[in-house]
Amino acid sequence: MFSGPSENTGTVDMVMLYIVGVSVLLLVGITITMIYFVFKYNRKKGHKPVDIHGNVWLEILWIAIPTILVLSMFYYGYNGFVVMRTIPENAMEIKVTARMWEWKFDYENGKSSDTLYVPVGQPINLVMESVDVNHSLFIPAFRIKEDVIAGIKTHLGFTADEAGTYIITCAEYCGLKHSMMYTAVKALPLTEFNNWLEGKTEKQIIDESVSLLAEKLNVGLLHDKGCITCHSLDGSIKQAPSFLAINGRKTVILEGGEERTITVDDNYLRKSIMDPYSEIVKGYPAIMPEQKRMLNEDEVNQIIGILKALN
Ligand SMILES: [Cu+2]
Repeated sequence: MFSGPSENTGTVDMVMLYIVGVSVLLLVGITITMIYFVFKYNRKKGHKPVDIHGNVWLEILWIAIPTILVLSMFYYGYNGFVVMRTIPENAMEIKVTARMWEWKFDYENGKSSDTLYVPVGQPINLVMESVDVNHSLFIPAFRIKEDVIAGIKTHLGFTADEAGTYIITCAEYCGLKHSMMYTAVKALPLTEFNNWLEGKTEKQIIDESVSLLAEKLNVGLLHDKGCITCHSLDGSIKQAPSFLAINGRKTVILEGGEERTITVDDNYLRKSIMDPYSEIVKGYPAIMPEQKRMLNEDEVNQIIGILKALN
């Protein structure tokens, strides 16, 4: 009955049910007794209320019962709290950084992610810090929550017992978009988690494939001639159009002040290299040095070949 995706889930749920249960029992018991007495000892039936003084047993009972009840609530609550606050020796440390308005999780091997990946069954120690305002990391399914503050490291421990995806949110009340700081804990079986941890991020994969491509194509020539100072190889825009997928691209050029749409081919590439000002791509400054006297025929052909292969 008291189980869930983490150890805390069961503990907190049990304490919650115990406290609510005791409260409901007292509420119902007292209310029923009160209504019963209203009818039974009604003045209209001739009853006259009498004060009771000095009943020792009654006084002991009404001090002892509530004290035991409240202390038992404290006992169960404290047990759950200790589980939550005790970080096991073998816990895996993950650094949590909160900022307006996102979470970042850093792993010991240098990997980082905006989703919290954890292996099932492994105790986790989140070491948390904010770079701006106060935040509060809340994982409802695990029943855990802790403030994340600038300049102070706070901790949160948990162990995910069941694989699955659980919501993480920011429970900080004050501020514009804390309520939109949603991300997730993904609890994975150990091997799957290790594959993820050792794997590469999407950006790393793209960066690597671009540099691999560059290597393959002997992009050295583009370096040597200074082309990539203004033309990127990865699609980003510097002072000039990117070389990525340039061959066959439809582009608007200005020719003597007139706009014209052309398709980039061998001829256009050659013309743009040798005589760049004759047809400038719309939206870019006319700053490219003429290559007429700087490249020989062989180099121009090589460059055109490289550009056409950058698709
Ligand atoms: Cu927040």
